[in-house]
Amino acid sequence: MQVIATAGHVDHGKSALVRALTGMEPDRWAEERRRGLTIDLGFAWTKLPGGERVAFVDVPGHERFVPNMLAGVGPVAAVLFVVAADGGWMPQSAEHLAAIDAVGIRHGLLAITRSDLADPGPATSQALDRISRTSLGAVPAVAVSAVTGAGLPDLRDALERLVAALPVPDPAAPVRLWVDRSFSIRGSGTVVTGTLPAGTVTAGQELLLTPSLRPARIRGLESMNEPVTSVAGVARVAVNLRGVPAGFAARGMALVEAGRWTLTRVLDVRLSAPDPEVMLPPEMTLHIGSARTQVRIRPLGTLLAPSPGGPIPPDPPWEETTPPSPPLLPTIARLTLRDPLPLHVGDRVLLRDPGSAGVTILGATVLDVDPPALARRGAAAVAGRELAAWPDPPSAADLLRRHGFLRTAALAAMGVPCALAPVAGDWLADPDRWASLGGRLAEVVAAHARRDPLAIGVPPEAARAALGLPDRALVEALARGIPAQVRLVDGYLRPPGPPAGRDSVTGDSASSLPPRVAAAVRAVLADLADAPFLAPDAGRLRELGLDSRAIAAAARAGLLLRVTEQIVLPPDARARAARILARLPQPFTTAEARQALGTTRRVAIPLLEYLDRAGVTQRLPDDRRRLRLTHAHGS
Ligand SMILES: Nc1nc2c(ncn2[C@@H]2O[C@H](COP(=O)(O)OP(=O)(O)O)[C@@H](O)[C@H]2O)c(=O)[nH]1
Ligand SMILES: [Mg+2]
Repeated sequence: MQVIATAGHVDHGKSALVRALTGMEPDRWAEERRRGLTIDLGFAWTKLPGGERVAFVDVPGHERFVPNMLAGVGPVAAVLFVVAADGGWMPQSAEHLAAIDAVGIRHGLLAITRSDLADPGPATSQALDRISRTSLGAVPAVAVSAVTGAGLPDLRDALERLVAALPVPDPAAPVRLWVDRSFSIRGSGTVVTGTLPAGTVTAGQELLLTPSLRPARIRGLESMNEPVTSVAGVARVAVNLRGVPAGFAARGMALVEAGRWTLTRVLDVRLSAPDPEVMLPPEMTLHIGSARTQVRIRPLGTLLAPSPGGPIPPDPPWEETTPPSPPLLPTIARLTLRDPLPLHVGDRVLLRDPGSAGVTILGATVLDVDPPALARRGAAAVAGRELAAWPDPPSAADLLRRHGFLRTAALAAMGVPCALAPVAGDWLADPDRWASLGGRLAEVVAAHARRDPLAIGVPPEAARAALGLPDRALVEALARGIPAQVRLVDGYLRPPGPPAGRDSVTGDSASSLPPRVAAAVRAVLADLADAPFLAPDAGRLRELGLDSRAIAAAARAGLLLRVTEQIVLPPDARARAARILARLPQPFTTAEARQALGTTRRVAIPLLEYLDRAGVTQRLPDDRRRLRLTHAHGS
């Protein structure tokens, strides 16, 4: 099926025409029927001669009810534009057309009604001329009379051709059903209705009701008064909801699929072809679907209007005589919404302001639904220039260039398809940004090591903050990509150090330590040359300036074996001890080991405990030890 909204000035015969086409009464309220005036949206449907079903959303034409009109037109793809032969083009003809143009509706049909009362010719040409200058373009026109029935068969044929030409939406598209009516049925609970533009709703499905994001399960479904288990857009649907108390749901809310929309209060938009005579008010009403909310408008970039004291546009070198007249309105703006709305990048929104100088209506395309804050001076101008160069609709590459990093789920919730693979976890990265970050990480790690050679390394969290990245996982992925410059050792990022197990203070292993520490380590090793297990005592270490940080750094560099905080031995002490202890009768006592190693109890006891932990020796219940087999015969 398809859904078509009416449009046109009050009393031009919209409701009468819908009644004539469908046999249904679009004016639902007693007050509407009593006054002969459509106040709120009406709904009616019929089968066209070819069997295709079409539903009409009949809108009010009176200027007081334009917000209701916009709620009906918001979610539809096609309009039946009505102008009375005896009325001609009128203010709400113009306002409705401006709204249709702003929303960007591209399919339509012109019905010249009440053609039994006047020659339809003048009204037809007048209306076609105006309509042709909008998103509707050239539309077919049919003169009809709801009273005599003249022209109705032609109109049905024209509707059939219109419906056949409408795009068939994707049944797998994300569901966003704007609520245009909500009521309670005794025994069934809350029912909401709306125009489903795309996607599929199914009984039993759980959706979220915006803006509260209250979960609502579909208990039952109807389309055009018939129960269905599943319905794909385009369709009029009535949804019976479980989990929504009576009186909770209202027009302007939407039923959305979880994770497929971004509920946002701030968005960046491109205003479409603003009228150069119109100044942009600081606040307007934003309409999308059946929703409306107040928005504050912040132009991004400078206003180019030649105002006294304002910025003077530079002389364009290519234009000697008449400089091009600068646009009065910025085309890029940041909107701050009073109420959050579920949006996609690429959505069309309408901005309306019934101000003193008449009604201003603008269309806008959503460029970003989660825009970065404009903190720094000049950030607004930079953002304005960047976004002005974006295509409609923007691509994943555009959004990634702006954001640097986005989670796959966030981009999906923006409605932007993406073929890129994540760089780490579920993080997508701008390829250029990612490529440059490896070098910056290497620099951060190298600079840290230069500043503080004794430090254990850069914690990934510190590197994350230094590079302004949103997640530590990105730092680790970067480090893995540059193994020649950064190593992740024991949870710290370090420049590549000496190979493990070095046993001499020579070459570049010492050069990674400050000269003072390297000299002290050389002195310790000299002390240990003849008695490798007679570790220097605390006094000697203090005299050499080897505090626990320096010892830790030397141990990391592979220059010392650190048995405890205060006991250091040559780096090969473990293997040498194993060789010596292997020559003892097994098992051996602590005293025998101390003697064989040529050391004191101060060193022997922690060293043996260290060897136990390292799996070199095994401590027996009687406190004696023996070498573990693999070590007894190995090195
Ligand atoms: N003579 C004549 N009257 C019509 C025709 N269509 C509508 N009307 C009358 O025009 C008035 C306004 O019609 P209505 O459908 O309520 O206009 P709407 O405000 O555009 O919905 C009503 O009194 C209708 O009976 C028509 O084709 N011929
Ligand atoms: Mg009406």
